[in-house]
Amino acid sequence: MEIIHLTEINSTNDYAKTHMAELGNLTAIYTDRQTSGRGRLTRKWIDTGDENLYLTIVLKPFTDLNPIYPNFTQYLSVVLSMVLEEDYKLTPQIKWPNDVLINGKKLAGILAEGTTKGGKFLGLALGIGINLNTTIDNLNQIDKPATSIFNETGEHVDKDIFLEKLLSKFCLLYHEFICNGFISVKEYYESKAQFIGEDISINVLGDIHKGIAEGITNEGSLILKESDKTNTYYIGDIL
Ligand code: BT5
Repeated sequence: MEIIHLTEINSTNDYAKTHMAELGNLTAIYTDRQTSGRGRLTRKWIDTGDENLYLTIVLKPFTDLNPIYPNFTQYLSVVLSMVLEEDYKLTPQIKWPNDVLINGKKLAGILAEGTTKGGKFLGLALGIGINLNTTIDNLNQIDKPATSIFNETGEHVDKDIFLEKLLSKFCLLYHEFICNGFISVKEYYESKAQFIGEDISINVLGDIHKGIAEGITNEGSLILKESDKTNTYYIGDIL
């Protein structure tokens, strides 16, 4: 993987999208400070200091839009969870579709954005923000429950070592994921999806649906048993 390190940028996803044509497949861009980090829709990703990770991976595995593109965020949530579990002895949870939580609080958020030019697909910017060393004071400034590895373990996390572990794991499982899609990580994903079997509400583009989360399809969609029938949702947020 080629790695680009920036000291400050508005958003690593914006950087990747702007330079998509000249960036190669599997280029990782990370920055120490991110001044306008974005979440999904109009939401923001808060910069909580330069000891945390703001990273975008440029992916160009196919020359066209491909059905597995929506699963890249889930793939990255699995890769991160494995690193947290194996190397940091934490117990991660995945909140569909791709938030990574520890003890019910958000540790990382993921945002994938495709770039096209003149109708041609150029590549995917797969962005992730991970709170490595955020202190409790900064966590309390976030509008929803949030945590960091430091907050959970009391131990400082070396950003470079963490990045290396994350990118190594990403590459290790990548080929199988590209060949087989979400099913290659489905079992692990489900083992971390503590919402399965629970009564949940989801927001799908402003519509609220309530039901029991029955599981995840082979394509990564949520199966929700609502009062009258069972539906599957491929986008949305668990509330
Ligand atoms: C996400 O959106 O969680 C995707 C965040 C992706 C951020 C990365 S950083 C590198 C790359 N460059 C970018 O510009 N973005 C990507 P969403 O599911 O919409 O959640 C956003 C919500 O997460 C906010 O509304 C807050 O409630 C919460 N939040 C914001 N900053 C946070 C933080 N540092 N830690 C935990 N939660 C946070």
